[in-house]
Amino acid sequence: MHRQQSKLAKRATRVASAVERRGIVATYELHERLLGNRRSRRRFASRGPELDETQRGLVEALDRDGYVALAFAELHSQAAWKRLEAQGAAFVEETEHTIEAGGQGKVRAGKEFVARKWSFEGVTLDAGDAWFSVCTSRRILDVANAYLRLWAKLSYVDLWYTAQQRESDERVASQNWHVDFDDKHLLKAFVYLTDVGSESGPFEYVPGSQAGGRNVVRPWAPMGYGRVTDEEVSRHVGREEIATFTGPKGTLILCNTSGLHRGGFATAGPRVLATATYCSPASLKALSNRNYVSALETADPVVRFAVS
Ligand SMILES: O=C(O)CCC(=O)C(=O)O
Repeated sequence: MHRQQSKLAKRATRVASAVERRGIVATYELHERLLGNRRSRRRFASRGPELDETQRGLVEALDRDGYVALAFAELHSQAAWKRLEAQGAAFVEETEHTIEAGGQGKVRAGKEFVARKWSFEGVTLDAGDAWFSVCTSRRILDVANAYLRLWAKLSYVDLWYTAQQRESDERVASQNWHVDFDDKHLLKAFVYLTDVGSESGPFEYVPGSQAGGRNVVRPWAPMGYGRVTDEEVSRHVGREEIATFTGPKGTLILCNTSGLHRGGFATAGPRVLATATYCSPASLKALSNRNYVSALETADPVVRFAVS
């Protein structure tokens, strides 16, 4: 009897998850085609950004390859870099202190190799925060909006400390090839706050594999699939085609992670970076949670839209 009930319960859970999944996908599609994204595209069409040459170059590269990498100081001021660097150093000190005391810091289940500054605790951020003020600056937001062809939402802002691992460890979670299935209109920013060599867990990407790109391995679908095996990746692309982002501290990577990517298998030492996610309104309605509350005081409608 008990066995039968638990079989029934399992079946009910499976059915409930399938129904819930269909509901989430339907909400995404509705907002992508009719509601949130349509309004957001209209706003972009009537009040699109005026880009300078650097920003235009970034959008062109993103359109072509799904990624672009440059020095942070090519897009932002030296003063902004100094503030971010100092924020990174304080985060490293705090995290290493926690680890030395036997703790892990703010980690997420299944991804314990990354200690986060804020994770999903709903921190309140304002212009006094170095990384948040970069993420909400028109310099980067205009690039995100121009690439996504809509007014984007800033959904995630954080600093990551990727802990050193043994070479003999298995790759887990985002250290394996995967695509982000929460939106196809995605732009992630990563700024290295430590030098990243080939053994420090560099971010890697298959150029053109973003939704709608020239090198799609499997068509993108909301909640469609995550991990893709090494075998499947190597059937589609040669090792030499993969972009591996080694680089000095201060390297900024912009990337549409609806394409194939992986990173963070750091065997030579910890890797530290600042990261942000720009997505479409559809994603935030259906599939993503914002990890902060904005206390930014601004009259700029583009920025207000991004943080609300
Ligand atoms: O840690 C990395 O380099 C990979 C990050 C990643 O997969 C993601 O942000 O979606």
